[in-house]
Amino acid sequence: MTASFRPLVPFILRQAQDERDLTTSRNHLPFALSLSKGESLGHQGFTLIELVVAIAASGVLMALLVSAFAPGTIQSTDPLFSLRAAELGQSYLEDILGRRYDEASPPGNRTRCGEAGGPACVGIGPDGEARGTYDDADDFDGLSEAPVDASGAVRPGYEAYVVAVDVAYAGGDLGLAANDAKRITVTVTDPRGGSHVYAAYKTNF
Ligand SMILES: [Ca+2]
Ligand SMILES: [Ca+2]
Repeated sequence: MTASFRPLVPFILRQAQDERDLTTSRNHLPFALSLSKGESLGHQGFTLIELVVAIAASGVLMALLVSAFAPGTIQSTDPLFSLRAAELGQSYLEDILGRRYDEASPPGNRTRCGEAGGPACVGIGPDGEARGTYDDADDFDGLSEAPVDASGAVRPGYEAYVVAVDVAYAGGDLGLAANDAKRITVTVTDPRGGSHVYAAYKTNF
């Protein structure tokens, strides 16, 4: 009788050992693997639905933050446009003011056109010259171009700007005869379409 039970003892012992191994291994499994055993999630983390809801809420919050800060990012470039427009306006005004008053004014403006004994003033506009050979202030009237440097080349970094020039008699603004002063107006349009206007007077002295 004893001999008939002997083969079962090692099996029972081995089975008991396997169960202890399984229990021990399960207790040391990583969290993710423990979930596969159907253990409760209530006290160990978030459910899948909770994670999906949290991700969706984060996406909405991020979209709101981006939309809130984006206008400020665009507006922060405005000072740069204004600064470059001012540089262009000043540069063009200095260039134009450095020319003689009228086509009939001799170099150095030593004689006034239109005065007694002097040549008659020619008037507003180019006198048959091309852009590169303008020699008096009103030759620039009606000009509209991408900003160029002294050599006539478009200024690097300013390709998207447009400079327009208007020259008109405006002696009355200064209490002079109308033909004794010209108002030079330089309008710079920046890449976003913003308009920057600068003006100066050149007198017939
Ligand atoms: Ca001229
Ligand atoms: Ca002229």
